[in-house]
Order: sequence, then C-alpha cells, then structure tokens
Amino acid sequence: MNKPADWNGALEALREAKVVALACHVNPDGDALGALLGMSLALRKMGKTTHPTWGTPTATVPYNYAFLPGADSVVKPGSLGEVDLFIAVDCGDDSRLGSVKDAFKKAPRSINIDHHPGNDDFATLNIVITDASSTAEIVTRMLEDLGTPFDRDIATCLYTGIVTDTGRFQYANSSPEVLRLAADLLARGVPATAIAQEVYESAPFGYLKLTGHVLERAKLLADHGFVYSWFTRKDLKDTNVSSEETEKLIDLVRSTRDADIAAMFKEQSDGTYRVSLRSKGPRSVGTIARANGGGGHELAAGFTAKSVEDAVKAVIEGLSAQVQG
Ligand SMILES: [Mn+2]
Repeated sequence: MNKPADWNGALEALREAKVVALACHVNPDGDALGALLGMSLALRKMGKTTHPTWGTPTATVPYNYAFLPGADSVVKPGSLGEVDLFIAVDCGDDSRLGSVKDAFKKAPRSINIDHHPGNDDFATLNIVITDASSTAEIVTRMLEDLGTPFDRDIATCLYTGIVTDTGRFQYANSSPEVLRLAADLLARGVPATAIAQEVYESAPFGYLKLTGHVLERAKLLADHGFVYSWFTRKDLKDTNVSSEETEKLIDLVRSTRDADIAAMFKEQSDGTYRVSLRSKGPRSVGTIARANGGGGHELAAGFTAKSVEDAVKAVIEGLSAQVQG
C-alpha cells in the first residue's frame, strides 16, 4: 500500500483537530461503518470530540452492524455543529455524502479517506489508495502511524471493515498483507466468530422470503455470461425487510457458475432502480457503471437506471462494448 502525498498532512490534521465530524457513505456497508467507528473511537481515545454520522435523515445502523462498538455514538446528520475537521470515509465521490455534503464543504479542513478508483479528491486532504483492500485497512495504517494505542473495540470495527469488503478474504483485493493485518487485529481480542454471526447470520425471517422472490425472478443471459434479478419497494414492505438490509442479495445471484457478471436492481423511493454490479473478473463492471453515471471498483460497482429494462440494456451494451474493445 503506497502512501499518498497528503499522508503526513492528514496525520497532522488528525493530531491538531479538537472537534471532528466523520461521515461514511449513505446506505453504509461493513467497511463504511467499520472505518467510520474505528476512526471515531480512536480519535476519542486521543481526547477529541467526535460526531460520526452519514447523510440520510435518520442514520440508523443496520441490524447486522448494530453490534459494532461505537454504534450507539452515531448522531443524526442534522445535529452536526461547528467542527475543525470533517472526515469522509469510503466515499467514492462527494455525492455519497448525501445530506452532509454542504457541511463537509464548509469545514475549515477535510480529509477524504477512500479506496474507490475514480475518487476525485474532493477534500482539502486526500488519502485515496485504490490498491487498499478497504477503507478500514487505510484507517488502520493511519492509526498505526499516529501511534494510537488500539484497543479491542477499535480493532473490532476495523477488522469488520476488512472482512466484509474482502468477502471474508475471498475477493481479489485480499492478499497475504491483508491477512497479516487482519491477524494483527485479531490478536487484540477481536471476537471473529461473533462478528461472522452478527454480520452474516442475523437476518430477520422475512429476509429469507425476500431471498425467495429474488432467486425465483433471477434471469440468466448465458450468451453474455450475465445473471440478474430485482426487487421492488413492495417486496420490501411485504417481507418487512428494510432497504439497508439488502446489500448482500447480490451475492446470491453471483453464486452461479453460468455467469461471471451479476447484477441486482433495487427499486428506490422515486421509482428508479439502483443497480449493483459484480464481476468475477477479468471483465470490468466499473467501466459499465461509470459509462452510466455511476462509479465503483472494476469488480464491484453501481449506477442508477430508470427501469429494470433500461438497466439490463445498459449492462448488455457495456458488456458488448468490452468484447469488441
Ligand atoms: Mn470500501
């Protein structure tokens, strides 16, 4: 992991700040929350006041991450007061900050800690490391350099971020270096088995029913090596599953050997569909997402489409372009 030009400047800003706001991206995943809370707890340990949040009205921690130390310290995004420093974690661009974007821009100093390719350096100090496994990994390295003593709680947050963003150390962003870092975190007493149960085996029963709808609907376009499915707001209502609880549905459809590209289309409150894309490699879904106004990594990316039909069309066009290119 190479350290970017702003590395020392960011460490200095962290040392100097007294009151710090932190935000991860909207609809946070394990890495966003792990990096957010790990950094927040570490800063508190350094004697600073912190306000961790993200830019959706209630900023409610999803049930499967509610166990994270510091989850009860998350504040509503509307309650942020004056701060000396604002930190964004795991946000590929500033639109991912949602309703706290203006407050972020107004802060006297800001740090953007992220690993998404295409991050446009939207802060005053930018720690964007695209070959890092996760934002939690970057935060871990920053805390090491700051000399912050890690406790079990901080290590638990950071380990959770690394485990979830590497798909439990199974994706291409895992490496011997990442496993060694995770081992160092585990050595601080991280309850790895309990984390696995909380994150992966704590779904409400309705989630199983939603899974049934999604799998029943799945379509395979064998010529394109592409499998997809979708769900609506009504599906969520009928099964009593919240939108935040659906991030792992994509992993179900990607589990077939008959496709290397998988997509999940999720109806939003305005009737559009949020498209999540996954590739088993080497074909890039990042290229497809960016061509459609979205963003992400080469193997995991997303964009927004007007309808399921539009989304399918956009992905097929993107895949065809790559074959020809
Ligand atoms: Mn991440």
